[in-house]
Amino acid sequence: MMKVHGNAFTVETMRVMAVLSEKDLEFEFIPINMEAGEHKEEHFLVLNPFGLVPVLEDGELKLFESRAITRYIAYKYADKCTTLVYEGKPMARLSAQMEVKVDQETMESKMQWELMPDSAADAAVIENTMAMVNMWIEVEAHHFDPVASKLQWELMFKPMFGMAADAAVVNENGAKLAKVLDVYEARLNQSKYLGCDIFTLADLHQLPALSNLMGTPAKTLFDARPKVSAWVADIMARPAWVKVLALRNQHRSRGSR
Ligand SMILES: N[C@@H](CCC(=O)N[C@@H](CS)C(=O)NCC(=O)O)C(=O)O
Repeated sequence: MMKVHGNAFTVETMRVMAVLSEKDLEFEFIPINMEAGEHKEEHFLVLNPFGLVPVLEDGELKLFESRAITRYIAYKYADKCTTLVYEGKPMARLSAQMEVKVDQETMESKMQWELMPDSAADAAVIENTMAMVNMWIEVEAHHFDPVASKLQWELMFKPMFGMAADAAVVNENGAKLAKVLDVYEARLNQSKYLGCDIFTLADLHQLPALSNLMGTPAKTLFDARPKVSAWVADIMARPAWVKVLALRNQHRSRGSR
């Protein structure tokens, strides 16, 4: 069984849990006590020399970087449950044409599925869609996540630890987030989800930070944009995500932070 070493309160660990939940895969969760600095201890540094959670262990494979882990799982289990990635094969399979071949020597007939797109035009649509999904995956990592992280720290974690938010940092990053959300609003006017018309990793990667920010004053930035707020409501209601939040709450009630 796969093992996830992490902390259920970190967005990166929740991102990995989200993909496992969408794929309905069982995994063993190994909580890392970050307050005690366990992620900087020798036994953890063997798994991730940068001393950061999460880490996925799948047999011999040890992977860190949450988005590399989600991609690994999404591709390895591409055919299981929600697709999450947009690649040539599943689309091609949809347009598969069945061919019956008769072996002249044995007179045996064989049915064969052609795993080819119907036409060059179909192939181009697949390639372009894959490129768009990958672009929006990068947008989350480089435009959304840095400002979302600063806002979560100021508006969620600092108050949790009894510290006051820094108004200047909140204002600066609120303005930056507003710009990112304007881009999302325009994109969601053209496409049902960020990457394409189906839910993919480009949407899933945002869930942990989105869920956190929805419990802070930054929620108003999402609510002010109709397409963005409908998208947030849609993806946060996914049963797989609701399961991840329940799992996190179980850890909270066990006091394992
Ligand atoms: N890019 C990494 C970031 C991992 C990361 O920053 N994890 C945080 C979670 S709070 C961590 O382990 N922080 C501990 C530290 O900075 O020492 C990923 O996506 O997995």
